[in-house]
Amino acid sequence: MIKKTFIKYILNIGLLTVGLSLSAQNPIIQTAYTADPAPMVYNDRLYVYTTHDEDDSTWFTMNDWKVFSTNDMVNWTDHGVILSYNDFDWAKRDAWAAQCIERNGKFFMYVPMISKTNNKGAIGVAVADSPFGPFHDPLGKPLVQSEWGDIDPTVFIDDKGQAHLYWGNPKLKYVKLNEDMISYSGDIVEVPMTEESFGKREGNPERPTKYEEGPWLYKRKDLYYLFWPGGPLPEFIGYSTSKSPQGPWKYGGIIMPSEGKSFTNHPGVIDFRGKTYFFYHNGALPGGSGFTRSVSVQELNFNKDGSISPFKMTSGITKAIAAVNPYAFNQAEMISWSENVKSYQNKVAGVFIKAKKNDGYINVKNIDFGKEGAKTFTARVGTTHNGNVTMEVRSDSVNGPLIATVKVPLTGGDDRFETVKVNLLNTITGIHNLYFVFKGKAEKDIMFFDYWMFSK
Ligand code: FUB
Repeated sequence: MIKKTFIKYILNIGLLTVGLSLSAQNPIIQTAYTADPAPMVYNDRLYVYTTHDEDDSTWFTMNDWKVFSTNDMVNWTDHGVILSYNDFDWAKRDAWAAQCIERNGKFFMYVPMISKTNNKGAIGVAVADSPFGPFHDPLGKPLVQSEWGDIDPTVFIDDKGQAHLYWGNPKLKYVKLNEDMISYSGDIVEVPMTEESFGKREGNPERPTKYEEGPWLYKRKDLYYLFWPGGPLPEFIGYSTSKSPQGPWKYGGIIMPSEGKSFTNHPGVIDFRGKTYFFYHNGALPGGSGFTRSVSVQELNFNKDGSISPFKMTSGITKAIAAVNPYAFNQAEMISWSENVKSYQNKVAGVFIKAKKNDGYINVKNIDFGKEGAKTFTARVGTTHNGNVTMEVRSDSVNGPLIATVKVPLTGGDDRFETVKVNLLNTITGIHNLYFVFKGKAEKDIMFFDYWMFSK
């Protein structure tokens, strides 16, 4: 009897694990290592700006920032690198946690970097006319530089139009930004690090409270929330609240305990189409660590009194809130889940993906083919391998019904693509998940893929 129950238990655990991995949506980006998520809503679309951990990093080797966006919460489009520390004449490295905000049709990206002139951290601002850039540095110098620890800016515009910029590790500071968003008024204010505001930490005089770094300012109803990674390491996420964006802050507790392979975490909270979403990072991708991190998202729920109960990292958001139109031009880098695929960018294709291994695949969720259905499929693809390189289009699962096979032409380089159109094996109607499965005998870099669409 005990044996039977034990076997049933093992089977259940097995099924649970399989179920989780099949429906996993977190981390939301699998084609690069990303961290420090900073969400922004613009024109009813959700953007997330991220930092970018270089592959195989063994330190915070970070050169640029990327942006991704979604309309449905399950498929994320990679818009590529939109800014680098090289875009600032005065900066020399460490493209760390940043945030972008829109004001009067302009996009302001607040970014920490190390300054060439004095080797210290500083926060710069870059401005663009679109969420994707191009961003430029209007000041030619840091916006703020106080002392060591000028990292992790968060920006918030309150109901009266006053913008606040908070930042700092180990100290927490803020300034009031002017309406131009590229200058500030008044002094830099150092927030008092009290037990009442940020909880008590034992045995570290330099850090008397749990606050560590990475603040995120957010407002819900009449209450301002400051979310922050707390210590000692590994970081957890804690929060504090206030009736004013300038404090005083009241410690609320730990909401996301430390978990997984990354010893840092970083909060980003945003409302989108009636729900609140909580972005964070962990080390959950293959090869993941404290220096090769990945951005994840899940819903954030509040108690009636505005407090937040602790929660764990989940496998993510599985229900799409909008459908994909297969008859529109769709980017290959719009991905719900992928394996053995990396994203790249060049002048010819913009952002595109490369299948790194045989059987690598991309999954796109919740595609509505309608009643009449699709009859042909078109893809812009290429390969450097002579021979049998194909892209299979399958529905519903990675081994699901084969809809079409694209024979990938030898184009000779990822700056050369061809558009291939094929008839579908069967008409496909209704709502389906799609899988693009990459097949080829080469050891690596099987093929590259820029965009796709179906026709009726
Ligand atoms: O990503 C580099 C640094 O690690 C960030 O600036 C911190 O918030 C931590 O996530």
